[in-house]
Amino acid sequence: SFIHTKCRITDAPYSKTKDVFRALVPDNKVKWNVDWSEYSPKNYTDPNTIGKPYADKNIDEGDFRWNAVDGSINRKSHICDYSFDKDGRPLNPMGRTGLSGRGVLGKWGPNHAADPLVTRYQNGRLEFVAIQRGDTGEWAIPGGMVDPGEKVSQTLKREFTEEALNGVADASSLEDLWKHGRELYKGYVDDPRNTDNSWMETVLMNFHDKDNVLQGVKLAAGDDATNLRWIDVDSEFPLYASHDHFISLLKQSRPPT
Ligand code: RP5
Ligand code: MG
Ligand code: MG
Repeated sequence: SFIHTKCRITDAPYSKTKDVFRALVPDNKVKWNVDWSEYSPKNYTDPNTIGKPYADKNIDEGDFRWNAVDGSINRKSHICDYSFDKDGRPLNPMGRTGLSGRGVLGKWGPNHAADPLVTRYQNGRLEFVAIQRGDTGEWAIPGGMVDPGEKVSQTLKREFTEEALNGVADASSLEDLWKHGRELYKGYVDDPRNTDNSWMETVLMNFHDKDNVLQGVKLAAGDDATNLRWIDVDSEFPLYASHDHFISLLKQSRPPT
C-alpha cells in the first residue's frame, strides 16, 4: 500500500540531515497496536525550525488544543481523533515511522496542506501541471501548507499562483479554472518528512481547464519550485510523496469534462 513507504526510508539520512536516520520499522510493526517494547526511535526536531513563526513550541512549553481548531491553527486530523505518546505528543495515526519528534515539519500532529491538480487535454491525452521541488528535486503536484486562518480554497489558488505562475496571477483570467474544482482526496500524505509525532495531510482538488484559459497564461515555476512541466497522467512518472497515488485517484474518477 502507498501508506508509510516514503516515511520509513532507512538507507538515506532524514531530510537535509547527514546523521539522522530512521529506525527500521518492518511492515508488520507499523501499527501502534502491535506491541514492540524495544522500539526506541531517534528523537529529532530540526533546530532551524525552533522559534520560526510557522513552528510550534516544544511540547511541554505550548498551550495546545489538540484534535480541535486551536486559534487560527487547525489541529484536527482528516483521518481520526489522534492519540498521544507518554510525553503527550500526538501519535501518527498511520503508525510508526522510525523517527520521533517534530522533524522538519512545523506542527506537532497534522500539518495541513492543499494540492491543486490542474489538468487539460492535449492531443487527446490528459495531462497535469507538475513542478520540481527545490528541496528534494522530485517532481510533484503543486501544493503547500494552509496558512493560519486561511481557507483551503484560498491555499489552492495561492500555491498554484506561487509555484506554477511564479507569483503572477491574472485573477480574472483564471476565474473559470477555479470555478470547476472537484475534490479527489482528503487525508494522509506519505510524505518523507513525516515522523511518529508530525505528519502531512492534504486536500487534493482537481481543476480541469476545460475552457483553455491556461493557453493565454504563462506557466512558470516559482517560490520553492525550480521547474515546471505538463505530465501525461498515463506516463507513470515517479512523483514526490504519495502524489503518484493521487494521480491514480484522478484516473479512477470520471474523466474531467
Ligand atoms: C505534500 O507536501 C503535500 O501533498 C503538499 O503537496 C506538500 C506541502 O508541503 P510544501 O510543498 O509546502 O513543502 O505532503
Ligand atoms: Mg508553496
Ligand atoms: Mg509546495
